[in-house]
Amino acid sequence: MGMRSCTLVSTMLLLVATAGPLCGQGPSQDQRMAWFRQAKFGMFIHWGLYAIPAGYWKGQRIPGIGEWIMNRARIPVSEYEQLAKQFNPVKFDADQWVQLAQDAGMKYMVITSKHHDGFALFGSKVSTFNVVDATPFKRDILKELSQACQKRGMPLGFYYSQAQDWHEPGGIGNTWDFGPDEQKDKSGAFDRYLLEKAEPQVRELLTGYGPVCLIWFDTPRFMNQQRGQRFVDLVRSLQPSCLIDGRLGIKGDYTSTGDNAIPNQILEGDWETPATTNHTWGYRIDDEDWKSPGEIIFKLVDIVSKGGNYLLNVGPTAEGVIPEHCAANLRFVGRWLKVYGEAVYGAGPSPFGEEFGDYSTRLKDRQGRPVFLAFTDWRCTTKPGKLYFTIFRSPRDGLDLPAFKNQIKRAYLLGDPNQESVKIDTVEGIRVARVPRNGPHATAYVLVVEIEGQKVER
Ligand code: FHN
Repeated sequence: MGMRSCTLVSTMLLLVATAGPLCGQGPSQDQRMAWFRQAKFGMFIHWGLYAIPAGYWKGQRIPGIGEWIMNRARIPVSEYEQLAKQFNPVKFDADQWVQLAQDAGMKYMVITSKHHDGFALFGSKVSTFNVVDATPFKRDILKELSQACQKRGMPLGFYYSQAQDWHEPGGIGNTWDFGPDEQKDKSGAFDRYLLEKAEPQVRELLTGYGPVCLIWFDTPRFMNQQRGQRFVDLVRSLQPSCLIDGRLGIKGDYTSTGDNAIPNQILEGDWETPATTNHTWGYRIDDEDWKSPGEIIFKLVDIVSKGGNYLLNVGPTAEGVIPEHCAANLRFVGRWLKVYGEAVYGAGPSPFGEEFGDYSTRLKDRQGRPVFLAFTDWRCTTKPGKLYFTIFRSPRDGLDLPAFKNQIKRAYLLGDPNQESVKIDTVEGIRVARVPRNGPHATAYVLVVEIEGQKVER
């Protein structure tokens, strides 16, 4: 690990761990968010019993995302539960997973502690439908992962499906065993489930697994203000620095976009895009359609240049292995970030915006709305006094810089050991950076432009 990333990791851990109560007060929103704004890139892990059927039930292919198989195939609880007896991921190695995240340049990890199927990946006292009590494996996966994360300085967060729980009569979503959801809401069964399973399990997660950097709630069906507030109070009282994502049902600490949804323009405030590396979250044996490293790098820089974080998923197999092709792609991204990470970690959004693209005047989508035509030549991220132009397509005759008033102090390519100046000419009033036609990296490289003043004036 290079000096810079080493310092970044320790700073982030310090931020996660120490943003505790000040003079009896909880941390401010800015204190709570500080590590997240540095991190920018995280690993999401969807893992559970659904990795065993891996998209197939009784010899039939069940289309859709892998972790939804119980719902899509209407599998009764009594049958689905039997999968626990087969769950024995002997190849699971928490250190290896954390190592992969670090090799990929990811700065936090979020794992499914309990997904919609209701199965807990930790030794819960609240429900025996968990990895320690119901499987031959018997090891507390979250404990091992949290220890590996603490040892390696990696912030760890937990996904928790608060409303949907297909295993419980009062949980939302299982209409094939337990009838309509509206009934569970009205009868008090849903509230009982929240009080007797969901809230106590979130308490367990926040008391037994060291510092938790965030809780990632999801699909907030039937989550009204009161129900949501109980979770907020729980999180704030147990770990005041722990972030709450944007899918609790009431306001959290940041916005979660839709799955794989990257906004077209800058989005104000703190936000995160959860995204897949193929077309599923939980492992499917038939999905090998991996996003290429180049695509991942583009999406990461695109997101950062619009002000967000990228939470990129892996779906381990039932044996506990992150598919090698996917892992290799992530390592490629990590090698790129080793050279160009300065343009990503802790970087702010673009001061421009015209580079993102524009609405077509001719093409319409199915709803009749103009189609957004994205430009993908370059993206700009910022730090005080510096602009980072990540160039995905080398221009033939220099990069035309967007118009801004600040004087340019100097320009150079990131990773160039001599920081040799890149010449800036003015051609018909446009400043042109004479970047090489064949840049130093085939996927993308970064031009740093140092400017007078801290911020761009347009
Ligand atoms: O239903 C879930 C899905 O399984 C997956 O966990 C994603 C991740 O963002 N969230 C829900 C759908 O948006």
